[in-house]
Amino acid sequence: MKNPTLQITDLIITPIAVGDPPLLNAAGLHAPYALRIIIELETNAGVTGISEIPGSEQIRQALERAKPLILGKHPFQMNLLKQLLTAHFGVDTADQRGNKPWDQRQLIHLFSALEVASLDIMGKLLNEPVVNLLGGKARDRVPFAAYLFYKYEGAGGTLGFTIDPEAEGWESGRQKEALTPDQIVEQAKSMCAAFGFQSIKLKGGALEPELECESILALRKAFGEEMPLRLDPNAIWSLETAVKYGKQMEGVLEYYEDPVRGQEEMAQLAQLVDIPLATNMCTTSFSDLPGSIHLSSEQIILSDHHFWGGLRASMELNRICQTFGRGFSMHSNSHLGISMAAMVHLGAAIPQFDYALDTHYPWQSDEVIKGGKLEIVEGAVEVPNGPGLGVEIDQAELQRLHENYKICGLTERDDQAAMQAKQPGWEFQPLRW
Ligand code: GKR
Ligand code: MG
Repeated sequence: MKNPTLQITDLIITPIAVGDPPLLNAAGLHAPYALRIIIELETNAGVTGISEIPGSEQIRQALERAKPLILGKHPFQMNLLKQLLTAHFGVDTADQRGNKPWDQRQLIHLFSALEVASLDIMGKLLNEPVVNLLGGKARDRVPFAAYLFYKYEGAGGTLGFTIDPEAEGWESGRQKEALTPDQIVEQAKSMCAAFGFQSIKLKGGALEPELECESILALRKAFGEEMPLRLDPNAIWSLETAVKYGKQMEGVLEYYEDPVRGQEEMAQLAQLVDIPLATNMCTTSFSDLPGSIHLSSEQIILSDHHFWGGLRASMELNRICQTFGRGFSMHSNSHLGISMAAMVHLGAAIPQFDYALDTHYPWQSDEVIKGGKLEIVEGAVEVPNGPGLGVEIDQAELQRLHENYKICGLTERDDQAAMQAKQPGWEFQPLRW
C-alpha cells in the first residue's frame, strides 16, 4: 500500500533512566541507572512508530538537531533521510567508536532510531509484523544466551547498591554479589532456572584473567559439555594473556569474544588458539569487513541494529557473513522491551542463525512497554505478532522513567566514574592484563 502523502509530523525524543545493577566490565561499573532514549515518530496518517536506542546527551542533542531535517519527509524514505543526516552530521569515523566496550558513533544511533520507527509505522499501516517486512520468519522463537556479569551486591536504580530482602528467584539472583567462580556459577544457575537459557556468556575484562578463566572452567564443570560457553574480555587483554588463558579454554569455549584489540591482534590470536573468535569491537562497521575477511581476524561477527544502522543493515550483514563463511550473532547493552522486540524481529528473520543472541534484558526490572516484560521461555522469545514491532509504549512508565532521568544526574554512560565512586582512583586501561 503506497501512500505518497505520508509525512513525518513530529519526532518525540524522551531520555529515560532505567534501574541497572552494579555490573562490572572492562570500563568500570554500571551506574545505578542505564540511559536509553525512546523515540516516537509521528505521521500525518495518525500512526506513530517507536524505537529505543542507547541514551546519551550527545545523541539526544543530535536527534533534536535532526528533527527539522526530517519533519515533512516521507518516513519510509530512509535513503533520503540518511543522505540528509549524513550531509548535516558528516560520516562517522572509526575512532568515534571509542575504545570502550560500547559504540559511541553518532550517525548509526540516528539511523537505527529512525529506521526501526519507520519499520514500525510501515508494519502498523500494513497490519503486518516487522519480521514480515524483513522477508518473514525463518523461525518463530529466537534463542538468547544467559549473560553473566561479575557484580557487586545490589539491584541498582532506586534501590541503589542495597538489596531487597523480600526478593525471590531471579529477582534475588539479580541482586547478589558475584565476584568468585562459585558465585558466577550460582548466578548462572539462577538465571538459567528463571529463563531456561541454553547458552552462557560471561562478561570478562573485569577481574584478573586467571579468575575469569577459572569461572569458565567452573561453569563447564557445573553445566557440562552440552552448555555452550563464551567469554568476552572487551579487548583489554594482551595477546600473550589471551593465548595463555585461551589455551586453557580450548575445547571449552564456543567462542572467544574480543579478548584482544584490533583486527591484527585478533588475526594473530586466531593462529595461536583453537577457539573461534567473535567481535563487537574490532569489526564494527561495513567498512571494517574487508579487513576482517582479508586477515581472517574473526570467525563470528556480532551485529547490533543500534550500531550497524538498523534492522535492514543487520540483514545485509547476515548475508555478508553467510557469503564469506562467517558466523553471525548479536551484541547487546542494557535495554528495555522496544529494543528487545526489534532484536527478536531481526533474530526471527535472519536466514543464517548460528548462535543464541546476547541480551542484558534479565538485568533490567524496569519496562517501558505495555503489559510488562517480554517473556523469555526456554531461553527464547516468541516473535510479537501484532502490527509493526508488536509492542506499545506504556506512557505512564515512560514518564516515570523520564523523571528518573531528570533526577539521576547522569547524562552519558560513564562506567569509570561509577567505579571511582566505589574504588577511588580506579582508571580504565585499554590494555590492562
Ligand atoms: O554492559 O557492561 C556491559 C557490556 O560490557 C557492554 O557495554 C558491551 O558493549 O555487552 C557488550 C559487549 O558484548 O561487549
Ligand atoms: Mg562484546
